[in-house]
Amino acid sequence: MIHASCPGNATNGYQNRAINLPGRIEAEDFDPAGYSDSTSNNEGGAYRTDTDVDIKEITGGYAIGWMTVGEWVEYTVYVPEDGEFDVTIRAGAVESGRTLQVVQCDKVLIEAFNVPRVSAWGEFKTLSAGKIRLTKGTQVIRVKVGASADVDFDWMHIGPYSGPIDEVGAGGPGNYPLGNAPVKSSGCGTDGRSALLSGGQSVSGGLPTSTQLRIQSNNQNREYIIDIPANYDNNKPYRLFYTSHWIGSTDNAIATGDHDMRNKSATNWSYYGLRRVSLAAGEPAIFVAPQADGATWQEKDNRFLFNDILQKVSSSLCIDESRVFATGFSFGGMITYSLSTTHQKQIRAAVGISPANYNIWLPNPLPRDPIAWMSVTGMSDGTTPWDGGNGRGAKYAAERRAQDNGCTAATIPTWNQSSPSRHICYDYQGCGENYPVKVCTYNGGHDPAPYDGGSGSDGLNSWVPTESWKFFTQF
Ligand SMILES: [Ca+2]
Ligand SMILES: [Ca+2]
Ligand SMILES: [Ca+2]
Repeated sequence: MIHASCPGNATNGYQNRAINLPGRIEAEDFDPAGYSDSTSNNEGGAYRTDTDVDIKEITGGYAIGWMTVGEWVEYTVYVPEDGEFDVTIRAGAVESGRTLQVVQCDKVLIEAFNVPRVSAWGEFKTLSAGKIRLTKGTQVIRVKVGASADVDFDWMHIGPYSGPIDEVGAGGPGNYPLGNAPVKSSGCGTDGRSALLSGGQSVSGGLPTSTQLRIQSNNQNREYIIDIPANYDNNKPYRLFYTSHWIGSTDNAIATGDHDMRNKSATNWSYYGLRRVSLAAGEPAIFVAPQADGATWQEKDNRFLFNDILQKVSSSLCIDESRVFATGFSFGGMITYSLSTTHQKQIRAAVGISPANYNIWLPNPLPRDPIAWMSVTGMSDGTTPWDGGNGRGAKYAAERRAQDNGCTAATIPTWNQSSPSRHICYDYQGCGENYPVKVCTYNGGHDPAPYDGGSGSDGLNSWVPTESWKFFTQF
């Protein structure tokens, strides 16, 4: 029985009324005609007899039990004002991998999240499932079981919740918990790779896995290079790295690792060395190197290029939408910083190598949404100095990130002659666990791949790819 209309009607609610939000919704108080159950009759026999939904008696009340694949229940609620609401759910499953989803008239409000695992039926845990946006009025909220049975469901609280929380669920864009389950893109399970790559060019001096492509973005014909693992599996959600080039350079330079340095090669330093490190870790990833329209990334249109490439790649390939990362050197670090101020919901973490917070398009005022941020700067860098004064420089970008990420204010320790190594890194304390800020400084100038053995850059021995990889893979 599916309601034909949304928003809802209070008379469809349990006992002919809508449940007022914010507040707790008992699972067993579903709408009399708002459910889908796979068996006739109430198998538990408790609380309500005029329904097929299976209800059991538990300590202190009732819960829906025997919730099997695809079953759902609906609740007619009254939302007093438009707004964002926390959703807290008390549920339990004896087996792992059981999921629930929160839906409103076929619009997904919370993607499938894992139901807390319990040691026996009748036990429950409280899960912070995420946030939803609701509009004022009488609405219908549906809770739906995912691809595996069984789940027991006690209640759902919509609005501020002050009781104890046992687990954090899948979160949502901009607020995924550490170690969240991958969020598969729409390209997963499709053969979109061949369509994506058709008409592409191989990369001169680059790797056989890299392809140069064109894309229409903001009425411009733009270029980028994509690198897809040789053994690409369209059911595996890969990390995606968006790697931007420095001034006067090209996507080819990123894909071939072409910068003045020791141990220079595509194998060693393509995609800022992250490709080599990802393969060494046994965790191949997908890399994108966009091409600027001209020598630099100053135009604000470049944020649309990011959107368009991300849309194209995520609908063609299998990526983990909760693990999209950005990095770049110099002007590439500056566009990375720019993107980090506008794409907190798309980019999980960003690493600026010799970045700056000026000579680049930034929204004004800067949004204050948190995002994980790491930066790398040589203390004798005269091109993008650590502290250029007047709020200009990587130092100020890091301080701003620390503020937005809830970190404890600190004077950032930087490399100096008495430092134990040619580089040091500082992790801000007290940041939200999803929003760390890390600052690495070193004895050197304006280098994309500094290493501890000497001055300049080294494509194989630089500590930047390994520190960046560590930073990106903590999520
Ligand atoms: Ca039943
Ligand atoms: Ca059932
Ligand atoms: Ca209950």
